[in-house]
Amino acid sequence: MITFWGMVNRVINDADILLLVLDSRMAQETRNLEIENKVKASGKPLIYVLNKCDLVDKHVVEQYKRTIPNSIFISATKHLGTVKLREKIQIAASRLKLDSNVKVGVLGYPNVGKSSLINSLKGRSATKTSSISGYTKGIQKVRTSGIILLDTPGVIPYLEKDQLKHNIIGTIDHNKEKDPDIVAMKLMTAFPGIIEQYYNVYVTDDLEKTLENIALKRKMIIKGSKPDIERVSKMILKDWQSGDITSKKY
Ligand SMILES: Nc1nc2c(ncn2[C@@H]2O[C@H](COP(=O)(O)OP(=O)(O)OP(=O)(O)O)[C@@H](O)[C@H]2O)c(=O)[nH]1
Ligand SMILES: [Mg+2]
Repeated sequence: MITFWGMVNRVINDADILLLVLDSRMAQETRNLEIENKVKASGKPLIYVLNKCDLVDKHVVEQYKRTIPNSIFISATKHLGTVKLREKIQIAASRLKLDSNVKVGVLGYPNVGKSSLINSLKGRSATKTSSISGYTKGIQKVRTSGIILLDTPGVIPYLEKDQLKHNIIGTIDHNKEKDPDIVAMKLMTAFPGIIEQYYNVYVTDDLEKTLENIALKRKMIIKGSKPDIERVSKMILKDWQSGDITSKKY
C-alpha cells in the first residue's frame, strides 16, 4: 500500500506546479517545511494558497502577504480569489512554457480545504470534501480548462509532534479526540474571546467555568444537572473545524 507521504512524493514528481494550501487562521502553523523543502529540491514553482480567508480580518491578510512569499488569499467555499489563483497558475505555466494541460499538485495539512479549492477552480463539485479531517484518501485527478489538478490526502509533518496543535488545526476528527476539553481551552487561549463571543458567554480567566457556561447555555447537561463538559468541548471543536467559528473580531 502506498503511504500518504508516498503520494505526496508522487505528486511532487508528477506535477509541474505545486500549491501548498494553508488555513488563513493559522497560516504559519499550517506550513509544512518538509513539503516545502521537497518542492524546493524539485526546482518546481510553489504557490502558497491561504484558504478560508473569509474567516480572518483584513489586517491578518495584509500581514501574511508580506511575510509569506508567493502567496495568495482565497476562500474556496465563498469563491473569493479563485480567478486570481487561476491567473497565477497560468503565469507560472507560461514561464515553464506549458500552456495547456499543466499539472498542478495540491498539498497541505488535512482539513485546510484542498478538495474545496479544487472544486472551486472547477466550478462544481468534482472531489468530495468533509469537515472531518483525513477525508481524501488517494490522489484524485480533476481536469478543468487547461489545468489538471491533483488532489492529495492531507499530511502532517513527520517531525511535528505537537498533538494539541494538530487538533486545533483540525487534523483529528473531533469525535475521536481524547481530551476535547483541553483542546477547547487551548483554542480559547490561542484566540481570546472568539469562542466566548460565538456562544455569547462572558469572557473570564477561568476557562473551565467558560466551558460550563457554554454547556449550560446549550442545555448540555448530565446527571445531577451538571454541565456536560465532554459534549460541549466536542461541539466547540466541531464548530471550529467546520469554520462556523471564525477568528474574526466582529
Ligand atoms: N469557511 C470556510 N470553510 C472552508 C473553506 N474551504 C474549505 N472549508 C471547509 O473546511 C472543511 C475541509 O474542507 P476539505 O476541502 O474537505 O479539506 P481537505 O484539505 O481536502 O481535507 P482532507 O481531504 O481531509 O485532507 C470543510 O468543512 C469545508 O467546507 C473556506 O474557504 N472557508
Ligand atoms: Mg480532501
